[in-house]
Amino acid sequence: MGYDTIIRGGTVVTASDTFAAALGIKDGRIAAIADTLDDPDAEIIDATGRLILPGGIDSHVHISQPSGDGIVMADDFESGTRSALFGGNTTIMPFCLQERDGEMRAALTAYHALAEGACYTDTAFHLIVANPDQQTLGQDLPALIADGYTSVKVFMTYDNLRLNDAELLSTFDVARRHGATMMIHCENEDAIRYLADRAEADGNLRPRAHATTRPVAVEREATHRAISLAEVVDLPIVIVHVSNGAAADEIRRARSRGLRITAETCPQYLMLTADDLEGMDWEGAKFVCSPPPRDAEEQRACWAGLTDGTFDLFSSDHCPFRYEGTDGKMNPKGAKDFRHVPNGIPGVETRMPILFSEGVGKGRIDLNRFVALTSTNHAKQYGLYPRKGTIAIGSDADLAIWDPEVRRTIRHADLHDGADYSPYEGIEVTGWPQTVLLRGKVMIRDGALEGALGDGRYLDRDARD
Ligand code: DUC
Ligand code: ZN
Ligand code: ZN
Repeated sequence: MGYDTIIRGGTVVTASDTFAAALGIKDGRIAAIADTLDDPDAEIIDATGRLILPGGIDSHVHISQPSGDGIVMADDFESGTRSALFGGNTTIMPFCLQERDGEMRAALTAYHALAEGACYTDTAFHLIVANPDQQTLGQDLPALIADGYTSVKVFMTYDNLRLNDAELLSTFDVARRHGATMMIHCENEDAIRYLADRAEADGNLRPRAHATTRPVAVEREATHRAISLAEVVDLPIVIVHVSNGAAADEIRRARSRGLRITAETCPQYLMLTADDLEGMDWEGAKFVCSPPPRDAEEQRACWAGLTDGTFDLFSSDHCPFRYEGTDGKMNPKGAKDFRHVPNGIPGVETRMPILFSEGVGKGRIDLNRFVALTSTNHAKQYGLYPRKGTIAIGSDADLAIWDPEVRRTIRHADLHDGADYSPYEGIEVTGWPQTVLLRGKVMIRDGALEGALGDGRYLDRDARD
């Protein structure tokens, strides 16, 4: 058989196995996995001393998402997918946001227009339902799920996005009947509002107040409520961006009762704490995200959740805003008030190197678990497996060839997103993807971009069975 490309000399890692092998790629797919392969016409990539992993799938990123008056997300599809690619990802899953008074279909048409021809990685969209009216729940959502938009996020916080319990139940019911995966942002808006009002009365408006007005209790309560409402409806759910041990305990308890709960955590809950929001002047705004980073004990609890299987997904929750200027963290009002700081931090490029270094490198998880947490489980959860998320005959040749020994200090100047800072600045990591292939095409070779804008495609998905 003729191959387009052969990768040899490396160690292949999947979610279950680690083995030396050569890979033969034909027409964008893995066509052979063997001890040795040869083809005089094939391009040969030498992976000696390298690990060959499935391309990362980051199933929780925000790109070009409407973010309120005068606030602009720092990444569009071009910069967001470029940054993702340099971090070893070949697929990302951003959110198409329906606004409170908006229509889902109009939002989706506009979002596709932004992505069309503008991606370096493959993409598939989740939907955010913020207007669960008759048109959305009765018509648009069922039709869109049937069209392959099979994952839907809802919020329990933010005045302009949150659904009340009745709305959650009716949205869950549509997901159950039509076979969509429901992703839930669990924080209790009324409790946050109460604490924010108290902070205001105390004249406490600095970024740190963002964390103190969103304590563990508001996340734990909402996690418990989301699980209970899903139990009532009989719907499997994904709890996104879990930040602490108490919420993880709610998930463990629910699972021990047989409920189908998947949970996700993110780098910020391993690497940052609420103290980072103290920052000199207004620098703490660079770390404002929801749920907020917590403390060392909760970091340990999140590591425990990654090692004991409570968390199946490790995503970046990349949600970038610039620090300088007035369309991001400083906000158009120029108000030194934590309530006007847009929530979210960049991290799509650093997600995998951080987990590789802190997790695999420090012996907390093994390589196979790393692959599961950063790629395979995302593909399985969101209907992309086995086309994506593994190295197997017939799978897309989405591959990241890692140098497991290279040492790097994270500097925003070396990253490729549209923000102007990294919350992980100065952190030292060992291991970084050097060469990345998307459907067999070399997109990054030895750290240099070779792929073209528009090489990334939109991925159609099947409805869940
Ligand atoms: N939720 C997210 O998932 N991302 C950023 C902000 C938020 O509240
Ligand atoms: Zn969220
Ligand atoms: Zn998010």
